[in-house]
Amino acid sequence: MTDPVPTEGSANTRVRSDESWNGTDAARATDDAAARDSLTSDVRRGLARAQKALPPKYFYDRVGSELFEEITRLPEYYLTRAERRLLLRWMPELAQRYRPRSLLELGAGSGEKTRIILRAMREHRSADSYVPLDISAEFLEESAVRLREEFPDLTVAPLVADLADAIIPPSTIARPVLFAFLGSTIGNFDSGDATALLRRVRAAMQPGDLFLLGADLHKDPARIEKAYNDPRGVTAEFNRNVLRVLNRELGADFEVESFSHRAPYLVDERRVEMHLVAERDQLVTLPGIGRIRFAAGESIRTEICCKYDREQIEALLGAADFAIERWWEDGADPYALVLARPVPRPARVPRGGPTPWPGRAVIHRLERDAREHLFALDCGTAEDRRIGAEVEILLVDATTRAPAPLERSLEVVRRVAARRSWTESRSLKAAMSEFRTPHAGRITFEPGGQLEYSAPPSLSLSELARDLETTIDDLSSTFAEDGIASVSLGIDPVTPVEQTTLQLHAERYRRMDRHFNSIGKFGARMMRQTASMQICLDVGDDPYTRFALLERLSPYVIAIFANSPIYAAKATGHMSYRAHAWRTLDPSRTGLILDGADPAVAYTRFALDARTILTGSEHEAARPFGEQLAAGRCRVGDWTTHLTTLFPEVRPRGYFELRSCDALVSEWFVAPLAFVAGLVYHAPSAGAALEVLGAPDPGLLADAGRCGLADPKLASRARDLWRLAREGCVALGDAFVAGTDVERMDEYVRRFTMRGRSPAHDSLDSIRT
Ligand code: AVJ
Repeated sequence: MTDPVPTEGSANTRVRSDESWNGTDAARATDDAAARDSLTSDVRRGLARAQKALPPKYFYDRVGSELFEEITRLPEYYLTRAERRLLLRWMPELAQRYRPRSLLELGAGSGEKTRIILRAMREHRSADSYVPLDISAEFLEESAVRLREEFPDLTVAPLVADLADAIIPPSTIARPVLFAFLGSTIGNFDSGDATALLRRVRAAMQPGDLFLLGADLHKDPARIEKAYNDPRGVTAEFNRNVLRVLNRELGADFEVESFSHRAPYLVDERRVEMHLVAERDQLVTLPGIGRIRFAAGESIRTEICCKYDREQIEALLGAADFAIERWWEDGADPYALVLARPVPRPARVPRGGPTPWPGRAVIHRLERDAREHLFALDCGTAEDRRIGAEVEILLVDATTRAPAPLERSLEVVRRVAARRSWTESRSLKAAMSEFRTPHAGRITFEPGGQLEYSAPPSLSLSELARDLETTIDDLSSTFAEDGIASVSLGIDPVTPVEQTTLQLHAERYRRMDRHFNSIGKFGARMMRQTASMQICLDVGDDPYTRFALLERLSPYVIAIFANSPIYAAKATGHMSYRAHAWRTLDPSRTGLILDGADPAVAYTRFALDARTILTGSEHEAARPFGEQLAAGRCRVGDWTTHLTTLFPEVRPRGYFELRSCDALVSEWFVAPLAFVAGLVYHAPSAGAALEVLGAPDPGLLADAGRCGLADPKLASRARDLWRLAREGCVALGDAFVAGTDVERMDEYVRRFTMRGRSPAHDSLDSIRT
């Protein structure tokens, strides 16, 4: 049996250092029946026209693709060489100046130009992922395999799609993205279709992304005509090949050799038209379509190849909301390589009428994206057991207990950075400094001045725990020297939100703050005053079951590790007031998905229903993303950004991020890691845990946050789960969890869970005495 997913290749791309959680994708086999249906209807429609016509995309089966490769090597066919010269000459400059991290190529060619582009990107440390988009899954997979060999660090994520569909880039793609449409394939579309296509490209883009277009220019008609009428007849064979495709795919009976090739350049229309001319009368049977008569001399138009001048290209791009950034031209054979950037389109006025919603086809593509990229279905194996974590701490003045000003904290982090050779850079998202540790950990600041350490994923839980502990302890003691206390609780227990400010002013946080404030006070509390510990896990070979397990565990993680009962110096009545803040800030984007049959479908629905924060007008009330998309007030390209504004308890993003745990002091970091990994990564424990947990209970999340382990059923299940987690940890072996860490976990259980307590009780005790 052949595996459509080349596992070695994916394995290669998976274990990359930073941000390596976004690793793995592969083409899915196309739906053959659906492909045949659209071929049949395209052919039926094309042959019913007065000028019979066929869409050129059907040239490119294996033989057709090979014939086209041969065309590109013909001395007469100047297009490919002209474009190649331009790419070699200008790509280095483009890569250096704009530093795209991903390449999305419309219609994946032989790979030669792709290599030129990727090599230039890699020169500037920027080739993260490559997304070839093509209708042929087979072709895509082959070129993906070859590219993965030359670029082992590159994530190759082929997208099987028709250029006529909405373009939905993988939601985990690294930005900025360079979209490329090369080879003058744009010339196959008349100006209406070309504009529509460019608009689909534009809709997939975000600010900062770029579009690279290759287009053949008008020139000496004789030169053009030669390129499409080579003396060896390769182009003629290529042309006739489309009939062979119909004979094979539809069972048609075209007499291929009795059609001859014609390709005149129509100077007034500035296009080559390729035709197949019937040499004599004939009757062709096309099963599923009928019988079609061809009179002698009658032709089928198989392709148009438009030639442009600069004004035309400017007009086409302008109509699709692009502005030309650079124009590079090859003088020897007039040909243009155009770099364009997306420009905003004036906001549309919302119209009345029924609430719009995206069509079935778009939703279907978003669901497919969720399956392939968020849940990474079919990409993982049972052996994938990386664990990562992000821990936050609250920074307050040691005497006044007021939030520490960011400038002060930043100075302290710089001192630690100098000592530990961390490098400082500017975070685009936060418009603030961030730091990288030599082993790809990241230190960033949150909007209220909280500090976050994101540790790189590790194959050893103990190694991860040591990394988290030493980093946080080192930071905390250095903060202490400067009179800043690091508070490891889920929420600031002293300062009311009214006395805090937003300390990061990036557009992202400003807009979030405004959005949440329109709902209530909890958004501001969450952004400025909470701290949590997030645990990241591989999706494994059965992502849906793992997702269901993590979602059902989420209330238990909240209750067992609850550590935020006090706010504004008063008991809140919640064991985890942080969990309460998250649940309340905007229910359209938080909570549990509670699976359903297909979590990818459920998650897509959840994301479509969530109101937009970062896209659309800042001054109107936020509406669900689905509505905004259907109304043309945002674009599919905004989807990726939108996904980053969703905060469910378990967030799928090519790996799973469990967001339910309150911040804890460093000595207990190991406990939630071992609880979750022991249950999730040891199959027998995972199975038994699902049984203990039973059917999902939508009310449990709120109960767990409010009462912690006070509910006897929750407490007894928590103890059962700890037992299974412990078995899991032991079974996973010493290399995964060291014996001393199992002991630390036991200590946590004895001290807290066994007594029906969590760290929240210690806080409550301390204000009562
Ligand atoms: C691949 C569409 C750019 O229009 O020049 C080559 C196809 N047709 N010879 C082109 C083609 C005939 C080619 N494109």
